[in-house]
Amino acid sequence: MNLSKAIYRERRQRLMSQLGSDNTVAVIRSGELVTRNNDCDYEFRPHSSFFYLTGYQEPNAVLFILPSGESHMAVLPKDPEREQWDGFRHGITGAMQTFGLDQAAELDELDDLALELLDGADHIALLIDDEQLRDQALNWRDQLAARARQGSVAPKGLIDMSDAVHEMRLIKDLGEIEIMERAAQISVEAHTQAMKSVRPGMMEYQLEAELNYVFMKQGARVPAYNNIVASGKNACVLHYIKNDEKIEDGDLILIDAGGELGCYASDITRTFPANGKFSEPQAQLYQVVLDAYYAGLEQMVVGAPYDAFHNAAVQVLTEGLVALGLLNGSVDELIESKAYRDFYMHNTGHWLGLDVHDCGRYKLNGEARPLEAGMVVTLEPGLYVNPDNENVDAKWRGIGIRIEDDILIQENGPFVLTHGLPKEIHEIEALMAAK
Ligand SMILES: [Mn+2]
Repeated sequence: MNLSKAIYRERRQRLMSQLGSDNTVAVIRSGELVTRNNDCDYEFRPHSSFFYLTGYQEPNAVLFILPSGESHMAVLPKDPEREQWDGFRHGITGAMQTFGLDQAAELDELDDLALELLDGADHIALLIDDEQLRDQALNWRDQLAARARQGSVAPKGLIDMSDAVHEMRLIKDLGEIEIMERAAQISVEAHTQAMKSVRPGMMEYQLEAELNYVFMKQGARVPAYNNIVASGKNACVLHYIKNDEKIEDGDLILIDAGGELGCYASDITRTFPANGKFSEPQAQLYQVVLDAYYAGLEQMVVGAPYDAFHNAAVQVLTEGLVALGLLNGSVDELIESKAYRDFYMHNTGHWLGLDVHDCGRYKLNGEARPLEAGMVVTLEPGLYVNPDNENVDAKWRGIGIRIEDDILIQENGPFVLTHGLPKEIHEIEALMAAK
């Protein structure tokens, strides 16, 4: 599921040209294994920006990119004994051949490699949030400064390359889009399977198992984030991941889950009735959220400001809350006073890519930035009526609804990467009746 090594090489060159200095060296690392408990580690997953620049997926690697784009990397060496226990390593030759690096060295030689490559550089560019690398880079700088009389020239300091990398990652190329649509379609299949297999009386985690089964079977070995399988009032807890309660007849179930494929995330939410049929209040609120979804989608066009789809969704949600009697007053004033936030307390989307909440600025010069072709954004309006909300009729209490798709911004209009998954009430009921 990797892209060609020429693409990674081009990204490294582009990054260096964007840093706009002819003598800066960039450093970035893949990250380390994290312990789960005792001697058990979580499965390794490389840092997204490192992966974006290399395609390399082994831990402990440190990549140096010279101003020309020439790339050197310190990697775990081949080690037959370790590989017998922990599995294959590319080693030095493999790293160079498979990932198009110009030079590779054993991790043991990291300090020597760093001192050689950073000697004479103006600045060291890194992701400023990487505290460990920041300390290491300052240490290399100090070591070079201490060798001034031997002719070494220490870099002046560190610069943050986060913005440059993040802006590159924000616009997806064709290879990335292909992987993202595949990830999206695996998640569509997983949600379809969940809708078909739910029965009142099941536990939430039993429904979650249906999702994980499809993710893994289709090659998305892990979910892109913790699955949310929330029945009944649990849907009002935005990041509910306990998933350990019994699904009751009459509940709505909100599932927010997406598989990760080739390190790319997908992110889908659907809300459907446990017994296959929406009750009248459930259907009424659901239709408001669905109308808000369509109003938002219309704004997901090249050139529209980033906040337009959120504002359009808020408008429709607030109108719906007034029409159904959950809010009283003028729609404009309820939006102005943010009264709708009792029922809709999150934003209507976020960037999506290697990270589920992907990188990239939402504002430029203090203003919502215009949408551009190649951006991928989620569209996820919702309504949540707190079970303890005494201000609304009891029939609404504890209903939580969200509808979320992954949208590719294109010149000719938005493309729903997660297409093919029902969201109309009659479509959902038909799919569930056919089970
Ligand atoms: Mn989302």
